[in-house]
Amino acid sequence: MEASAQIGVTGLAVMGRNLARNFARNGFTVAVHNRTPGRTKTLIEEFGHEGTFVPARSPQEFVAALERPRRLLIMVKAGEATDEVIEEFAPLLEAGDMIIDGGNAHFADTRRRERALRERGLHFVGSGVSGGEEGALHGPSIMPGGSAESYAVLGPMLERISAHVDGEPCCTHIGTDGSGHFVKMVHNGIEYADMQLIAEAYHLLRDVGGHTPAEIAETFREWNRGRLDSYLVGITAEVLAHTDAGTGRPFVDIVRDAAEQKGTGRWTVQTALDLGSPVTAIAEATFARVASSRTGLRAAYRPLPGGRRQRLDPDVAGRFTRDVEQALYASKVIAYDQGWTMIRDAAAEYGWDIDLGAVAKIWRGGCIIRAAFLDRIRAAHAATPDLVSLLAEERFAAEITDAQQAWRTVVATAAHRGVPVPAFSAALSSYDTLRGEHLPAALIQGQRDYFGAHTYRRTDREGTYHTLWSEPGRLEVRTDGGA
Ligand code: 2AM
Repeated sequence: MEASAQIGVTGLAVMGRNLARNFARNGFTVAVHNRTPGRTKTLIEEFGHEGTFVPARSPQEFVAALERPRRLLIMVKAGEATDEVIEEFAPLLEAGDMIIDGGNAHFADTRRRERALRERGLHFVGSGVSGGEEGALHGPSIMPGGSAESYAVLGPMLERISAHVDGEPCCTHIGTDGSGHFVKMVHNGIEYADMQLIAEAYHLLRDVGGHTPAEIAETFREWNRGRLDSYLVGITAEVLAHTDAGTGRPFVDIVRDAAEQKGTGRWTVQTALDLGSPVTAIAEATFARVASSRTGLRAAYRPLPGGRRQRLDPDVAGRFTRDVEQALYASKVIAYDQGWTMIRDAAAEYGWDIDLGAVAKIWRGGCIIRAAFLDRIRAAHAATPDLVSLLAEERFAAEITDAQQAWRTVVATAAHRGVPVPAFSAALSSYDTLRGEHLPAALIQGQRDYFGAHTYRRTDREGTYHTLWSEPGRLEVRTDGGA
């Protein structure tokens, strides 16, 4: 077989098939392969006219169809299947060839695979791909990791098939080894937080504001024309405006209130604990999904009293709606800031040189959290290269300052009325924690020293100290050898 394909895709379920079509529609010759040949055949029959495909029946045929250095994209289920497919193809490849994993792999697996393949002279590019089936076909946001050398060969192709905003591709080289999948994981964590925050805003407008889903849909439409302009706010309006055909009731009222997840939010939280990144809004959003599905616990708690359930008077409800917008915006800034903090922490831990502004830039289109807001984050990083936090930037700081009274009112009102706002309040607490001059962490250190001699440091002197709590004089001793 003549080696004519610039890229090969193996694993032709819907994501793989759509990415293959996207490459072909952009003028690339695409070799296609699937373990079960039926999928390959169907792709050619249904979409063969869209571009130049080279169907391959065997791994050998597939590899032979690829130009060198070979670019082989695997789109199979994350986990064991990925390892199996790598093992099937790696022996057929030569030095300088690359295997690209576009699935939702855990970044630690990607690090392991990259190292193993590097030792065999092959490039391994773990690449986050966001945007679902539609994004894969029409332009996703793409987050490739791996070596700079592999990006030089592969990057331009990925940039071509990615979404574009203001003429710029939503694809950039994130950093080495597993950084692409890491950043994709954090994207999903932020997505969980954003969705939960929007859901809490809806809950408040409904249960406290007394509005109908159709009215709230209108509110979200209006917000979507302002600073909250985003894909998620847009689809929220659509979902809320939808009426169930069978019952004539609002669609949100016929859906069971038990949220599911595929696990990337959980990975974000687990990893954040390891890195020491305080991603509290993301964590609460993840736990909120988990809690909603705990039928037994919910049944046990259900008889217990809540807050005052009376709705707001219509004359103050309008004001409340504006306050909720402020609270939603402020909480969103915090949630995104938490995500960026986590990326910064991982970059330091794993030695990744990540351009934090570029991450915002490639999330402006193609992915689930795409939003006008991300351009502001991009601009903040462009203006201040080592930006420690979004809140260190003047415009975000001014907005939060402006929002904080409304934000507090909303969280307090929710508490009074018994409406759960785990993500709103986590975001506000995070704000108050990080801005606080004195934290009760000093007392925690005292407790730790008391029961475990864990030592503490003083505000007025250098050194590490322990107090002899059981001795009458409670004498303090310096434990680090200093005088
Ligand atoms: P299949 O059509 O032969 O099942 C999503 O499941 C995609 O991953 C499908 O294209 C599927 O191929 C492929 N896949 C899953 N596990 C695989 C494995 N162990 N080896 C090869 N392909 C696999």
